Amino acid sequence: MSLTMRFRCHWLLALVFAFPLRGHAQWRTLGNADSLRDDTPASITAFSGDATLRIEILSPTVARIRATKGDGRFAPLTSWAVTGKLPTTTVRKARQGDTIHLRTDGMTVSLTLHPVRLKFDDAGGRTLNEDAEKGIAWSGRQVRAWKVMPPGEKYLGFGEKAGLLNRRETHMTMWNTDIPAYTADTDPLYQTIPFFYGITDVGCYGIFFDSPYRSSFDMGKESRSEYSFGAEDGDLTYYFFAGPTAAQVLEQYTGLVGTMPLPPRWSLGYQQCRWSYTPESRVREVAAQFRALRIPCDVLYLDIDYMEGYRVFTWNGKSFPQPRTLLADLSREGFKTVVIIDPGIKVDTAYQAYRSGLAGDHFVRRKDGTLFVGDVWPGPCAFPDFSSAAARTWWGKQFGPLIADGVRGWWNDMNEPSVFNTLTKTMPLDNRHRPDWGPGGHAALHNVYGMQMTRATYEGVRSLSPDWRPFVLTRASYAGGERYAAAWTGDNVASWEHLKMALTMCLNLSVSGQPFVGSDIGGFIGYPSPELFARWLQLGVFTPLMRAHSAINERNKEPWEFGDRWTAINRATIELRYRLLPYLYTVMEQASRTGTPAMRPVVFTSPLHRNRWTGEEFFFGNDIFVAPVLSEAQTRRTVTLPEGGWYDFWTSQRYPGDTTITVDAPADRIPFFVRAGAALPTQPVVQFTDEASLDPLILLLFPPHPGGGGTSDLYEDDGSSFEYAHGAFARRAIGLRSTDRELRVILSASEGSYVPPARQLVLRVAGEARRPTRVLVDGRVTPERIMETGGRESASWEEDAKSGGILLKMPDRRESVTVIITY
Ligand code: MIG
Repeated sequence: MSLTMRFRCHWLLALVFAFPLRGHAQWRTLGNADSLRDDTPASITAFSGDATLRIEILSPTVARIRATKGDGRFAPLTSWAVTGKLPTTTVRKARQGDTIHLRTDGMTVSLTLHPVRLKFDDAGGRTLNEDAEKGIAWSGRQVRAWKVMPPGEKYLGFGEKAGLLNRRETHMTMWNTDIPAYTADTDPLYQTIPFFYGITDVGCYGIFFDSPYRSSFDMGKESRSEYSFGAEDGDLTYYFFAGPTAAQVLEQYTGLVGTMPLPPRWSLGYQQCRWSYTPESRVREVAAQFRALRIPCDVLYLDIDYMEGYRVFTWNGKSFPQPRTLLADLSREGFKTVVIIDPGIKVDTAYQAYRSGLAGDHFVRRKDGTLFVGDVWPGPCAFPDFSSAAARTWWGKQFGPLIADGVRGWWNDMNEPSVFNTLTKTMPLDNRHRPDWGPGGHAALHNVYGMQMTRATYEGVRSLSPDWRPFVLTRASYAGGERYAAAWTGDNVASWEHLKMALTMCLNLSVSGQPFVGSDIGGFIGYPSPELFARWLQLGVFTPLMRAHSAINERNKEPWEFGDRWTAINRATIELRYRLLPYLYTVMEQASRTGTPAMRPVVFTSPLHRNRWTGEEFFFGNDIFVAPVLSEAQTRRTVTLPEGGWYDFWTSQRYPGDTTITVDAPADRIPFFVRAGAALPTQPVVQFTDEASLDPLILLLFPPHPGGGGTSDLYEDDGSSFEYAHGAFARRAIGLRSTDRELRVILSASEGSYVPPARQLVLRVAGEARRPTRVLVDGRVTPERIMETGGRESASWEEDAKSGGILLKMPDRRESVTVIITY
């Protein structure tokens, strides 16, 4: 086809299929290389007609690929996600006929010149990924990359996606959307994380397609042998991660986009929300009920009705006449208060936020330069331009008065952004922003709007109260958004299907770099049966964000609303969460330091189980494996345990790894298993995280196979400040070794300068019916007390801390200590 004809075709097609049938567009594929340029020792650029492709090796296992069309020059490289600087690396370049190889110690990227195509091999020379025949292509402003899709390859990640864990044979769109009562097939949802893993029988790689435009991934829905990803506009920029394990891919990805900052410990307590607790007397009533019923709780939320006519940063004078007193009283009772913050600023010249935003020119404008106004809860609203640094600073300053009133957390909602009175339910794509760089149409900023709102919130709050770790919760976000906020999965429904979806979505988000996730426990829309609520709450113990919520117009759904039997069950479930808090905090610290999330699918973690794509069982940290009940009237649970040995937490029954078993799962019990060789740090039940010191620290010991060993961690710090970043933390390794007659517990000296409060230490040995004949601490017979020890059916963990185990003085943090328990 001649060029003119091609253009004519193009023009015709564009005319006929202008909008809805974009998929049928004509694609112009990257052709032969006309010339090459060696930009730096670690990069190379190929020119082909008016298209340009650049390969940059960023680290031994990370490469950046960019492609552009037009004048052959790339737009300045910008990213809302990428912040990290990777270690530079030595690259060996070699030409072999038509192909140029860029080799590191971790991978080889090969560029074929006729036509321009890419291939990625691992260090052993096995192909991880290669371009399909179509390679990279353009159609109008759209750009897309096609890849070979080998038969057994499966795909994991993509952020907030419902449905199955394996995304092969699906088509997904990235476009942040407010979509209440979504279903398993609804796509897109609220968040955009264009990052995924390709997992084959031999290895794993990752791709991060860093485009803020509307984008899509077709993982073999259109073709049996190729998959593709592309965007509506912009240069094509993607990062390739060579793994070779999924955990390494995630580490490489989070090395680029950053990890979650360590959350305040209180945000890992139980959180209670509803639309809305109002007026003030109702808030007090709910708080009092928690304490009266001895159901632990750390956080109460105020939804949109606390405001004056939905004006953010204000209080409704009628229903909340004395917020400062209210919040101080709640705080005395151990509650933190979190308020909802929507982006829409009511158009009202008497309203300070509107006046100052307008005066500073901080709002998004229409294409013609006039103020964009769209309806949300307050009626007509202006929208802060969170892509502009000046607007973010202005926004951040608005939090001063609420912080002074005692508000401790910020729930960012409606930030897709959701607009009620437009056909698209968001703002026009040609609205004008003023980003810190580049062109500013809403099309290029839509998917990062929510993330930039959380950034403005996080940074503003942090600078106003520098001694506290901010807690921000968001509905919309983009890759890297975990740097600013936790995320929940939006407006779900009280159904068993949604309980399953909550787990898949949390797992997908977790492996996509966002570890601080949870769903609305009990379902937002609709009313759960007592059993559904109880099972959802149990799953919530093992989601980092444990928050119950409810839509307006639903009957009350607090944990005590389902009858006495269920109140007791729900109380015990929340108590379990508080017992596990030292472990959970340790796991979240690991996530913030390394990117490895708390919730991990089997396929992510377990090399033996590359084919176990279950979204119904998961690891929670290194040492716990959870098999939640997700179906109605189920009282037994069949579970396939990963490799290693495992103990049923409830019965202390030990099982070999890699086996399928069935265990009891009565209504009050979520089946979960602890790794043989693990020491699980736990604490007595408290009513809120700061209620008392963690006295005693209770180490639940799960002996390894005789002759074997294992190591666990305990991480502690003050739980609320940034002092840990200056070394004020305490990390200890706890090693276990066992023989038939003996269990050794080796506590390492503590790393870091934090001095935990003085306390005692209780050691409890799972599955051990014998009473120790001797306990030696560093060779001396010194246990203060050997209490009736465990081994009984479930009871030992269930009872008070003082009811069983070996009670010791907590060893000095500077010393490494060995305890030998002999039977
Ligand atoms: O248009 O603030 O997802 O959690 O309770 C609905 C009211 C607005 C949507 C959030 C939901 C919240 C609700 N909000």
